[in-house]
This record gives sequence, structure tokens and C-alpha cells, in this order.
Amino acid sequence: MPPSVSAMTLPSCIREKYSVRGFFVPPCLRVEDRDFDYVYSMDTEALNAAFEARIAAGDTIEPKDWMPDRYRTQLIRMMSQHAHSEIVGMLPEGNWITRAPSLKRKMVLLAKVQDEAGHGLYIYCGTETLGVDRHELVQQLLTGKAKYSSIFNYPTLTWADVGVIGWFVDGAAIVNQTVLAKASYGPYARAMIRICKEENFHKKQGYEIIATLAKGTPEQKAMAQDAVNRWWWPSLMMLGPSDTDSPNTAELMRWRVKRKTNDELRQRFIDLTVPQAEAVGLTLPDPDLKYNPDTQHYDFGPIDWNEFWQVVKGNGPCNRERLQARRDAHENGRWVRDAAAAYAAKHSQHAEKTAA
Ligand code: FAQ
Repeated sequence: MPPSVSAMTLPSCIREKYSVRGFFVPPCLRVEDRDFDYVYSMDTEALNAAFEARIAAGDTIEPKDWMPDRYRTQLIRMMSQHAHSEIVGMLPEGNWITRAPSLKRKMVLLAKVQDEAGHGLYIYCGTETLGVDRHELVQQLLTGKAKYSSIFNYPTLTWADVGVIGWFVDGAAIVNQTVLAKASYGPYARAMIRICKEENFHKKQGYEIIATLAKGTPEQKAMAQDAVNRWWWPSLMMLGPSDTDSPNTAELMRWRVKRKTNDELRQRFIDLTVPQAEAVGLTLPDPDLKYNPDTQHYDFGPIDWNEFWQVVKGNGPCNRERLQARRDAHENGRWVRDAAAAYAAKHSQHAEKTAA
């Protein structure tokens, strides 16, 4: 059967927009909008061409749209790693909930850590729209097969670390995720818009902790400086390997999943953060850090990529501890899952009986 909308009935601007090498390709391959048989009778080359045309036109791809397997796989990889990072990312700060220095600080920290849990669940939901099962993703994390952000494998030794995580780690996450909010995959982009709003609050509370410590006693200022010194380089690494060693960037940029490279985002984070450090009278631990009037960016010293890859491979200071904490939490939560499953089964039995 022909598609319900003929190319000839469309305005010329639409025809031009969706023409690939002179041939019109249906602008949208949403199965619910179009004839199912028609879409699936198209050969892969035509489907790919239509998909690329949509990407080039800046369209948003939605879960039921046709997409190349590789696009789907890349998104599942990136989104599931992101979801895992949010969940594992609760651990370093969670470590300080019982030791926050005041009730107010404790309430704010509790709220922040809960937000991160929400982000994780939200992104797992987004990943499920690509046809993958959440239990499978969780198993990949628990067995150590899945990656999560390197930054969460460092210890939180003092209260100042909580402040620096908000300032640096959430700060870097905002730089990265504000751009991902324009990603080509709709559910991911929309999740990022919502998440970035909360990350902004996280960053502000972290910076405020550090600003308070920096203008406190000499010991408090020294504690803040020490935390800054320990977290600066891992925070730069968190934005991913340098572009020359980033196998996924080119493809993800072409598909407009990533809109900036790892190095571009790192530079942006540095440019934003240096004046913030100056404003609270703290220094960043890089003797090469210097404003370059020609490039209008800060130059910075070499990053220890060997350390980064060691952490990614599982040999960071806290990798084993973090995974064990997740495994224990999963095991301790078994009764909740069992109870929820029993409740759902009881409900469906009841519904069947009433329907009969
Ligand atoms: N850690 O080719 P690329 C947060 C891996 S959320 C570990 O450059 P890509 C909120 C990468 O997976 C933080 N592994 O990869 C919060 C790949 O391995 P694979 C997480 C890393 O995807 C705050 C290989 O290296 N954010 O902080 C890392 O193009 C406070 C080659 O790398 C996101 O996940 C790393 N840092 O770019 C929560 C954002 N970097 O899979 C709690 C979404 C790279 O091929 C408290 N993700 N690798 O085996 C992204 O933007 C991208 O995936 C990048 C990596 C930029 C992370």
C-alpha cells in the first residue's frame, strides 16, 4: 500500500527538507502515523537515508520511530551508563548524611541525594523506551560489566568534599547535560531538561558550602582547599577522554546525540569554574592554568589519563567498595521487590475474577 500522504501533496519546503540525493523520503517513519506495511517494506538503505535526513533536519527521534540498530545500541550504552552513574553517585555524598554539620545541611543533603536517585530512575525509564529491560541493566551494573562515571570512585574524606561535589561534579554534569537536553532522542533530551533544573540547585548548595568554609576559620578554609585540590583533576576527567581517544564522539555528534565534544565541554567547565574559585579565594591545583587572551579560554596543564583509565577499569580508590554497596543494597531490597510482585499478582488475579 502507498503511504497515506503522497510526496506530491506536500509543500515544496517539506519535500526539499526531506529529500535525500534528489529522492523524497517520508519525513517521519512513525509507525502509528503511517502505513505499517509501507514502512516495513522499505529497504534498510531507504530507512537509513530517511533517518539521516530527519537527523540533518534537526528532528527529534521518538521511541516508536524507526532507528538504525547502532543508534539504539549507542543510546542504550550511554543512557544506561548515565543512569548507573546517578545511582552510584548517591554513595559518596550519602556517606555524609549522618554527619552533616547542622540540621539544615542535613535536610539539604538528603534532598539532593534523593534527587540523584530520581534522576537515575528517570533515565532508566528513558532507556527502557529503547526496548531494553531495566533488570538486565541493573544486572550489568551489579556484575561489574557496565560502566558508570569514574568520578564516583573517589572517597569523601571531609565535609568539604560534599561541597566540592556539588560545585565541581554537579557543575560539570550541568555543562554536559545542558547540551544533552538538545540531543536528538526525545526521551533523553526531555529527561535532561528536568534533571538540569535540579542539578542547578545542587551546584549552588555545594558552592555555598565551600564559600562558607572559605570565609570561616583558617582550618575550615584549609579543609575546603584540600577538597578542591583532590577533586579538581578527577572532575576534569569525568567529562570523558580527550577527543583523540574518544571512539564514540564522532558518531554521536553526527547523530546529534552529543552536540559538543568531550574537550569542548571540559574547556567550558574550566572557563566557568576558574572565576568562581577566585571569587571565594581558593586556588585550583594547576600551575599552568592561565587565561589566554588570544583564545579567550583558560589554558590548562596535562591531565593524567593513565589515572582515568585505571579508574574506568575498576582500579580506582573506591571501585570495589561502590559496587559492593550497590550489591548489598540490591540484596537488602529483595523483600521489597518480592512484596511488590506478590501485590501485583494478587491484584491481577482479583481483576481476572471480577472480569469473569
Ligand atoms: N567514567 O568515546 P567516549 C552526574 C568511557 S552524572 C567512566 O568519549 P562517550 C550527576 C565511555 O563510556 C555523571 N567511563 O564515550 C551527579 C567509553 O566506554 P564504552 C555521568 C567513561 O559516550 C552529580 C569510553 O570511556 N554523566 O554526575 C567516562 O562518547 C553528583 C570512551 O569514551 C553522564 O553519563 C567516565 N567519566 O562520552 C550524580 C552523561 N568517560 O562505553 C550524583 C552522559 C568516558 O565505549 C552526584 N554521558 N568513559 O565501553 C556522556 O555525556 C558521555 O557518555 C561521556 C563519554 C561524556 C561520559
